[in-house]
Amino acid sequence: MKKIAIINGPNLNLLGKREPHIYGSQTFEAYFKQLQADFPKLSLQYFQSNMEGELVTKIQEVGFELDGIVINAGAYTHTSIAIADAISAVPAPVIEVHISNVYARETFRHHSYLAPVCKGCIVGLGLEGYKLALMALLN
Ligand code: CA2
Repeated sequence: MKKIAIINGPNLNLLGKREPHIYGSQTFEAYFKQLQADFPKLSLQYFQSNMEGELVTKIQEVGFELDGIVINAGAYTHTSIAIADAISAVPAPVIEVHISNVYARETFRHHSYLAPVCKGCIVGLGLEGYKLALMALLN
């Protein structure tokens, strides 16, 4: 059974509670239960943190053990060389997901430090992006 970690960064604990016009109205906890039901052949784990160092530590922790990582690093996507370095350092394939279409938003969201070190990126398809990322890692 493949083991995959989903890692969410800052403010994504507010999903389903604020700004539903941008991020939808479902909490990630509810969506995660749906993912577990949709992918019975995957062992999924979920981690969210608002702290950059905790995200780096989690990538190091799971990146040598598991078969893949799906990451939405939130705003750290656009700022964090430390998270990019952690992704580069681990053997697990990493897929970057963004719920909103970052290219249709402010220009500071157009650059990702993570994209060049990820296997692929899924942007702007809502929470469905996480499901598509899991499908990609499953194959
Ligand atoms: O579209 C995405 O998934 C983002 O990673 C979300 C980040 C943003 O900084 C990135 O540019 C794009 C922001 C996450 C904030 O999440 C919230 C969720 C609900 C309510 C308020 C914020």
